[in-house]
Amino acid sequence: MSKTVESRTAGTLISTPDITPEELQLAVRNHSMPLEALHYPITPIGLHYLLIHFDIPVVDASTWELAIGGVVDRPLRLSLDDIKSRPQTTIAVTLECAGNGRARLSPRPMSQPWLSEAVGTAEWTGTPLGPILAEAGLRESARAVVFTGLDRGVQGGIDQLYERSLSPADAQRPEVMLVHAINGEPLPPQHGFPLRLIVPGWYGMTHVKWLRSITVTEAPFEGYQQASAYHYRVNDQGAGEPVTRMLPRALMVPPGVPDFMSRTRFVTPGTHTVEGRAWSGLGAVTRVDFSDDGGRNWAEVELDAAVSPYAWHGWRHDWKAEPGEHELCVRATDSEGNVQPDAQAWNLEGVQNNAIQRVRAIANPVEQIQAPADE
Ligand SMILES: Nc1nc2c(c(=O)[nH]1)N[C@H]1C(S)=C(S)[C@@H](COP(=O)(O)O)O[C@H]1N2
Ligand SMILES: [Mo]
Repeated sequence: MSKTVESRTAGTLISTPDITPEELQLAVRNHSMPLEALHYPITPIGLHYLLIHFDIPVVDASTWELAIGGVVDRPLRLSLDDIKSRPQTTIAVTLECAGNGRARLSPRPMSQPWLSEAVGTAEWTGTPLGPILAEAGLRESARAVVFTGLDRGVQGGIDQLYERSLSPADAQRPEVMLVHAINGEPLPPQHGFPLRLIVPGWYGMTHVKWLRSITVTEAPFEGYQQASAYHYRVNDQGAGEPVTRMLPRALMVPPGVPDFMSRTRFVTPGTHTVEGRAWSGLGAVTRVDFSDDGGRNWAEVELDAAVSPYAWHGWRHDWKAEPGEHELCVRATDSEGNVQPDAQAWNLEGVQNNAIQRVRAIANPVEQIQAPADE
């Protein structure tokens, strides 16, 4: 499936699994969050990761309306001003793409080739969905609440609008919101202008952008992004398990300075405070451990309170870098007893990959960078 090519970069001969032009096209359209942005409790908008299946719709907010219908007593049509005149809340939420880590699987499932940083935390402002559904009059017979985006495309051979559903119980959870602002700004086009869904704790695909309608149905929703995609399965026999909430994960800001191509870190020997973030959609993060020997020995780090009940925690650890080469690892455990695996088990779509992060670091006794003579 993936063939190995040799490439020469900056004087080193390395082997890399061949990446296809199609994956590269997706990767340049959809960027991840640079790991150094883990410094910010709230990710600056432009550094938040991005995933767009089809094209970014161009929306005229003055004529845009959200239609709420299906098996409800009172169908509604809400303008952006209607949404903004309802009770407003702002909440920090960590979002992670379900395919984060996919590019490290072998063979590599063909989709957006994320490494480890398809994540971000933003302060989302909007109105709770529950009262809107109550106003529309959700009937007893309701089985699914379907969220439809304005973006259309073909995936799996199926012409579709991007849509996902929630059970009526999940849709009515108090933290589920329709949001029109991110970090105090109107949603930019790429993050779902003018309105998107936020379902705290769930993987990214749930948070439908560019909402055009919400439809309550009596039958389970069988759309492509719900029934075919976003399932954990190891072969194509059977549907597999639907992907829902985020598994625990910790990431570090790689210490020191990077090598341009390999991202290997160079640090000075001595003590470094290594920092990062950790989150889980299944419970609270209760513990984060750090290792500098590839995961043989672990030390518990200092863990902060979460930025919000639905956002990541900060953590830090004083690492004493002995001269030589190190493999830095970090591992989160949550209140439900879930812990990150050392190695990634393979699955067909490359979803729910939460293996521990590994960063190669070389502690080099040379402390001063000599500026090139011609500068
Ligand atoms: N309408 C629509 N909503 C969408 C998507 C999309 O392609 N279209 N992508 C989903 C996926 S897979 C992810 S991971 C998140 C990414 O949200 P962000 O780009 O704001 O970070 O949006 C979700 N909502
Ligand atoms: Mo995603």
